Amino acid sequence: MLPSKIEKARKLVNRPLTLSEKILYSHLWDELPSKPFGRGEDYVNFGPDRVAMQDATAQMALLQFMTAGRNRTAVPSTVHCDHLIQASVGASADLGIALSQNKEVYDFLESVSAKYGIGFWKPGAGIIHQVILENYAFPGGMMIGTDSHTVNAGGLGMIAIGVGGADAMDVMAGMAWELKMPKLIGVKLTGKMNGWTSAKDIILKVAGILTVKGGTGCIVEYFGDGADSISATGKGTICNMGAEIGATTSIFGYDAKMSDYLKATGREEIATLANGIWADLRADEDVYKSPSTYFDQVIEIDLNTLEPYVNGPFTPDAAYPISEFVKVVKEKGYPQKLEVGLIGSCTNSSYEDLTRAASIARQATAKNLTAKAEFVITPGSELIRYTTERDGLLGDFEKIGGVVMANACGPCIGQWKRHTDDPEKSNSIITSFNRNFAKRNDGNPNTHSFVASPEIVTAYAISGDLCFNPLTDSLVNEAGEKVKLDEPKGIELPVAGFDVKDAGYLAPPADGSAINIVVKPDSERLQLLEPFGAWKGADLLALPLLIKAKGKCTTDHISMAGPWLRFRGHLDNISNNMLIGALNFFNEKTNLIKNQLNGEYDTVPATARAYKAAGLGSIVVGDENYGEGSSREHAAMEPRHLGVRAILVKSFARIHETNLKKQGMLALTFADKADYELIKEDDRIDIVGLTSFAPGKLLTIVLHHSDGTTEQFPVNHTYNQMQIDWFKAGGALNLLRMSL
Ligand code: MIC
Ligand code: SF4
Repeated sequence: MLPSKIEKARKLVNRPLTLSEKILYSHLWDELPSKPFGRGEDYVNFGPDRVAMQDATAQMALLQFMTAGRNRTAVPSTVHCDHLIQASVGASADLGIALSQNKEVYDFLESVSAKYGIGFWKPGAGIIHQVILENYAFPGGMMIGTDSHTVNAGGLGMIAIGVGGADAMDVMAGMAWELKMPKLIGVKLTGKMNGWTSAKDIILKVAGILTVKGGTGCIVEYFGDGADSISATGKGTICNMGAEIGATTSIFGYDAKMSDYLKATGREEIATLANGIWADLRADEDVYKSPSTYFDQVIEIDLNTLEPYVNGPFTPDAAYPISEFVKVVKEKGYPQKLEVGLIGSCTNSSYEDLTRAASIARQATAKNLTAKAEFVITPGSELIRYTTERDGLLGDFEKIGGVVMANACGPCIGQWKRHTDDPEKSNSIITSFNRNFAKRNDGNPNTHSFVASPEIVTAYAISGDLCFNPLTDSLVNEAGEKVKLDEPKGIELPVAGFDVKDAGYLAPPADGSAINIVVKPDSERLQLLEPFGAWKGADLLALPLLIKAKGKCTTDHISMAGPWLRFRGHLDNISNNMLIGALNFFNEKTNLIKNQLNGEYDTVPATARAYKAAGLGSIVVGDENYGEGSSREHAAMEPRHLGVRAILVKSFARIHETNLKKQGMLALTFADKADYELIKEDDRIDIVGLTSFAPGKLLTIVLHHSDGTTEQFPVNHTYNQMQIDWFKAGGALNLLRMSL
């Protein structure tokens, strides 16, 4: 089936194909078109093979799905309980607390899953992307997931894309999933990594080259002899962090490493099938020979000379080769003492990662060293935890003072009870995770969070010092002797095989129709959704400016995670975190904006509620790459719920822009970015041209300044006709309900 589809696509496009194109064209929802799709131009309908959701986004996705009127999901789907477990003292105590604190939400997710035929991975089973890689990802497939790091599955040659819950709902409801045909970036890897360098360093370097928005609208396809030398899980790490450069997804061609991993994780038949169509699961040879003919941009990295990297703080694209890092720490005055090193997460939890890190920990013990910083380990899945415990790796970490937390996101998403006496203290931590936005890990705006590979993090945790370079420097041990750490040694796949007692999976019953879903009306954690109102058919006039956000405004700024994760199923309650992390352009403060109705300064959510109560819509203005980061659609639903009508920015991150459209919001960009400067604190703003809202046609913004003057300028949008219909209906879900 796949080979014949690829053959037809090759005829249509009339040239050799990249791997990304092969998978995209073989997952078209409709028949092949009469001419090839324009990359970066045409919207395309796809039919993904699966859907995955994690607990913090699944609640909203499933609340929406419940209104779609289906008995079962149209494609295989799974829910993973990983984001709601707080890391505090250690795995078993923390899991016990999470089970009781989140009982209502877990029960809801479990019963909805059972009712609609969705596989349910219980709390403690592991982090969504690790579990997907171990169980469901397959070469040549296509999946979507309600989490930006769904892209992790590219490590097994799959096109896997992060989306908002409304997109997941469409696919589960048996509809097509729409995406603008991505552009393609080729990354050619030559040579072989050695010493301290690992797969993580490739993506840390790529992040430095492309920056947090360089991958927007693109699929990053890796190839070259260097690619084939990287383990499947190492490939997963690279694809995972492709989310940090805004890439739609990243992918590697099928190779022996993927085949080995499939076999080691009990999927020999898939490996055999894939081996049979090997050439179809890679780009055509000519693409590898002259990549610049086929990719929109090509980057080349020589793995022989690649150094370990340390990226941060506050943004994942501040990339420094380790040989320069010490200088940077000193010059920029980052806190030199390292307080905590954290390894694991969905990005770096493989057997190879943990063996490499454990080899450093073992040396430390042998050389009479213990970790000077706190050292925290979050395994990615129960399969990994069980196997690494059996093989003594977790013991190696514990011997130097490491604490093993539950198989869950934990500190990566701010679910971390950090043991500190001063929550505002300036300090440094280093993780093997992927994101390091301000406040993300522990809520402290002054925590300088750096990202590196697990083995580098382990070495830093042992030294407790950011100005230590493990490749060149020595440490002084308990006996006062100078000792040096040797380079890490890893084992790709467990020699004795993977093992697990209870993986934590609950299959849905064959018939779940009798299951009754209860949502208590007074629940503070779950709330059934009320449809949003439709567009009234006229231009939007005199909208007060809610906030003009300055600089980085990620989804962590728009809808913070950590303590707020508990309200992910309750739209009204979670709306109380709306934009509380965004910096107000006019006073450079967070969560303090002017209420135009009374001239007083108040929080963003309170001001938005005041406008809403007065029957006024409002407008949010933002900077570049607005909505960068996560897939959480709460960042779009909260403004919708609190009466914001439009988000006007210099540029958007892909998932967030789509989420806004789905919820019936206007996502607009300045035609001339300099017009951002024209917006004043007291402005009332008109959005003109909506009665003839059409694809490709500019809208107009009119500013009414408080001194009585007005200014106007054009704004762009990327709405196609269907998305305009969503806007008119007040949201995609309203349109779906109408069609039922
Ligand atoms: C993240 O890493 O930011 C998250 C938490 O996994 C999010 C999803 C969410 O906000 O629930 C993501 O990356 O999409
Ligand atoms: Fe969880 Fe962190 Fe991975 Fe997001 S990036 S899925 S929060 S471990």
